[in-house]
Amino acid sequence: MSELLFVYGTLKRGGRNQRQMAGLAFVGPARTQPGFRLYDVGGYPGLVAEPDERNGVSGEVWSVDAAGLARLDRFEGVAEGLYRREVVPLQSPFADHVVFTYVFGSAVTGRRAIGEEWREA
Ligand code: PCA
Repeated sequence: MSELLFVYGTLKRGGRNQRQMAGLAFVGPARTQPGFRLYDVGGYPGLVAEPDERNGVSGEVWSVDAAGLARLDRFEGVAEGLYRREVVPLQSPFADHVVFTYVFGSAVTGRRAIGEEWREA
């Protein structure tokens, strides 16, 4: 059973942690619904819900099997609370799909807002 995963940061193609996606299938570019923003949370991005945001966050949808999802959950520190894996609403063509993403697990008070797209330095 595979799930769809929206990645918006270092897991994207060309990203610093792209090797974590080895063996998984890129599906296509994607954007969240409005209401989400990226922050620099330590040289990497964290996505958080912000109801006033108007454009959404850009990223990629991947098809990930159960083993891949477990591996990525470990890599993103889900058990430690660094990120939470949650369903995120995306715009077309993924608006009718259940898609997960890694939401930042802590407050972003004092962090620098990146906006809608993460680019590797
Ligand atoms: N890795 C995950 C979450 C943030 C990060 O850098 C991603 O690319 O979606």
